[in-house]
Amino acid sequence: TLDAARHPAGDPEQITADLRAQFLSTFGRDAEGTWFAPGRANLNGEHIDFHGGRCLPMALSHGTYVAAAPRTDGVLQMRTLDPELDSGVIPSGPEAPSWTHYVSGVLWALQGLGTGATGLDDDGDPSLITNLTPEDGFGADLLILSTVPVGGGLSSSAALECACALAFVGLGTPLGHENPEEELTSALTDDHRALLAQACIRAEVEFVGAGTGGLDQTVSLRGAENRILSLDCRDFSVNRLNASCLLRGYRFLAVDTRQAHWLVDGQFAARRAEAEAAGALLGFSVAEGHQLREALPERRPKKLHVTERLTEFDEKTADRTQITGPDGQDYDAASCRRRLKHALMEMLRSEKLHTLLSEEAFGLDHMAAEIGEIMTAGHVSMRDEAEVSLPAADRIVDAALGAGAAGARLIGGGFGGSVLVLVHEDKMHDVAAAALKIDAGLRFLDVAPSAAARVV
Ligand code: GAF
Repeated sequence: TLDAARHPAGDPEQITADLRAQFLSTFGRDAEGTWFAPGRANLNGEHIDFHGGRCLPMALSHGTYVAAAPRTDGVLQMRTLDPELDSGVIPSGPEAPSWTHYVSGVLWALQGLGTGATGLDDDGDPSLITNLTPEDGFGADLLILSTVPVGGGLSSSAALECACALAFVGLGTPLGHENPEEELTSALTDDHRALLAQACIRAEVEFVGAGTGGLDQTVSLRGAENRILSLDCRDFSVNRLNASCLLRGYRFLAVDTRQAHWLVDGQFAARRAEAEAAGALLGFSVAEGHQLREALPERRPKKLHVTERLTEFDEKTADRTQITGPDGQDYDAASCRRRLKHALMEMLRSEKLHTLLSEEAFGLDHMAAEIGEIMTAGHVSMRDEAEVSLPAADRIVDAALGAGAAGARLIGGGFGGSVLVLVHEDKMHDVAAAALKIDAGLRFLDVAPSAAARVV
């Protein structure tokens, strides 16, 4: 049943108390604080954050907890209580990063912020990260526990990065030392959080080497309770849209396919590169500072505009089967066309959702039906155009829709991970039963827009 297969977010207070006790027995001293950052689910806007598209994510109540205490010898000691992190779910080996690289990468990126031109405070306040420079010997003992499934497409890596970013800032600043519980959270403005998100993105892209786009870190640090973010990835500006009209009577459920994915393998990067090759052919080359989002009009893009772009692509490729990307590599033209179609249509779906959620004026059932339809169309596009789905996810989507869900889609990077289902609460158990018939090992996470990263 659903109840037996639920993967709970747990009670933050209890988790924190347990983690602190474990910290004491692991490191022989007390943690100075505990920080939490959530995972995410995304209603729409997959594989378009790095093209400057719009995403509609929400922060989960599941996430990563980090208990930490500072060191003065420049060493980072990290331990995890999470069997999934150490169990080989994340590949080890020379090219594959271990989870610890995400943590070191965040400190590296924060140190870069502290010494570079961009401090956290533009307005003359003392920087929140001044004490993090390597010269000062900043280091930390960290104990990590995640309630978001690792590799489950719910952004476990961003949760790890963002929780560690807050921990480092909390430990590294005199402000945090005096009263971490109160002061750090209130001292962090949305601008600070945006800058911390940029540091976490740098860690993931430049230090770990995953060609991801920033969606996950932004919602983990800047999400809000009862709000779906409308995140414009051209400039990372956010609108926090009220989700309560949607959620009355309807629920989101994430179904973890238990097929772990990993974004550092070549497939994720290949999909992005093919879309960028298509973009370059249309005159929007990333090598020249353009993004695929520019292929659509700034305001009110329509399906007609997508059709025009696809026609243009067809005309330009009429006499060839390969196109050259901005990276100088050759790509199969037909695959690039599918990636282009996914990206542009996904952008349209996001704009439509943004309008729907901003208006809030719909009857409940009508609203849920429309949103569900958009989600399912997103799945079909992930399956047929982006080609990042997997049979397990396709079967879960079909089963959920068959059992009365308003909509269902694969979320995250794909090739594994989770399906997000929108369903009326009366039908939740039917949806779960239908999914469990496919695979009795599936697990379910209740998803409701939750608060951003914080001190716990
Ligand atoms: C992963 C990436 F980390 C994000 O940046 C985004 O590209 C997502 O896949 C797909 O939308 O979570």
